[in-house]
Amino acid sequence: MRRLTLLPLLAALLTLAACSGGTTPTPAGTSAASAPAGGGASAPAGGASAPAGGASAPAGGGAACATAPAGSTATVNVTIKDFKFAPQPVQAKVGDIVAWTNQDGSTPHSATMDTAGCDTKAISGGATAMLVFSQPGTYTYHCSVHPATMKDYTVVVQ
Ligand SMILES: [Cu+2]
Repeated sequence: MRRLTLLPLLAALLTLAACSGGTTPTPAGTSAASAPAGGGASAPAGGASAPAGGASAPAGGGAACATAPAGSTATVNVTIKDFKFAPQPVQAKVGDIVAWTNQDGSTPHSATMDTAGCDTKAISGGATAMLVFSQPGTYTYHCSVHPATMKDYTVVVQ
């Protein structure tokens, strides 16, 4: 008699266990998968500040660059187009005459050294202005007409 009454109880317990066991395990773990996606994105930003070293351009004796004499022949050419200088950086040697040619229609631009004290002044569209570099260094420059957007360019003189 006892076994007969216990069997339905056992059956009931087993089905309960089976039911509760079946429903609970899955939902918790699923959301974890989305977490790693955000973290990696910001890594490449650091490279941008590199050109800051330009301040090392010749502080000492005399002019490191100057307006090239009239009639000079350019040895390095830089193009100004679409509000950009190219190439960037400009690679030059001591004594080179670097010519900036403005190809931006009627928009004037300049190549103005940040600290070295030489400047093409405004170059009108279609015109060329030249500077001569007499000391090695990294010269940062900008456009004095558009200083907010045309800046942090460099002439590297070796
Ligand atoms: Cu400009």
